[in-house]
Amino acid sequence: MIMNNNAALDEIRRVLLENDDFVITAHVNPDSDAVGSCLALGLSLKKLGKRVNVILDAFHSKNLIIPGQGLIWEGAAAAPDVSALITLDCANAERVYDPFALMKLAPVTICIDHHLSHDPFARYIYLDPDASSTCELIYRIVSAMVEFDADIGSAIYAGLLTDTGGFRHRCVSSETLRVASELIKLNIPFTDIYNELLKKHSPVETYVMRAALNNLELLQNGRAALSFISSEDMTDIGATASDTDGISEYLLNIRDVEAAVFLYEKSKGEVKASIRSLTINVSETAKAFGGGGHKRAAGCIIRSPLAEACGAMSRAIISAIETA
Ligand SMILES: [Mn+2]
Repeated sequence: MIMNNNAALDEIRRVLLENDDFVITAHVNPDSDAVGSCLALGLSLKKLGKRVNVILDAFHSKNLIIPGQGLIWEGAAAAPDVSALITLDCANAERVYDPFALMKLAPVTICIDHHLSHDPFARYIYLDPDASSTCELIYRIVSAMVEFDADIGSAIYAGLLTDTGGFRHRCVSSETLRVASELIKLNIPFTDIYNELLKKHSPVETYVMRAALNNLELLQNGRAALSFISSEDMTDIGATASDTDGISEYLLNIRDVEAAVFLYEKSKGEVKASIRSLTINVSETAKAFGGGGHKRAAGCIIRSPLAEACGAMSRAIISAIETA
């Protein structure tokens, strides 16, 4: 199902040139690769004289640093004109943010993606699971068609940077760094993009982190870390679920910690656990509580009081480490 050869590249470029009214969308709860790839492709098609609207689900305000926000469709009542619908960074049809049911209405559907688990749903597909990000694929497709400027370059850089965890993860190839190098020649504000997308946190996120670190426990001689936040603390701080993002990864970065759990009490009797690991398969741990995920990152909902959920989760993690 690899559709990333030269014929596929030519075909995608031909379909982009043949159509005039594009709608570009991405997965629900879009990350910076989704927002960046939509806006980079949108700005590029605009340069080719196309009409473009980008339809995006609500996203974190840090992504406002990505140029091209003016392309985002604000009309809630009606759909924009569409001859071709492009879905970016979506592994399957269920993940597509499609409030106007354009997947059914659009005469042509195009999908550009880099998920290994991609389940094909569009007529024209460009898929490369070896690419770092959808933004890297947008660069590959469009750099031969349009002259890039700093705005397009910044939007592409946003996805390259964030999907690689700051050029850290194994998905980084020499091609990823070559593309980054080309983008830096466009005088993009790469320091600001890095700080905004990977470093900055809001005051509320910082208070949530303080509360979480106050509740930190190291288990098994420091091989596991567990922390939690109560619904009372969340209310006092004025925080929402997304303000807890990144806490489990922070715990995992404590030296010698192999597995980390962060529990967040959504409401009395409903606790969300997010589990991260460097060694053990935490998708199995999550599955035992009715959840799931990946080997190194998983989650579950535990329906019990917070203290009980913490106890159950620490026993599960300890036994997973002991039997590994
Ligand atoms: Mn991506």
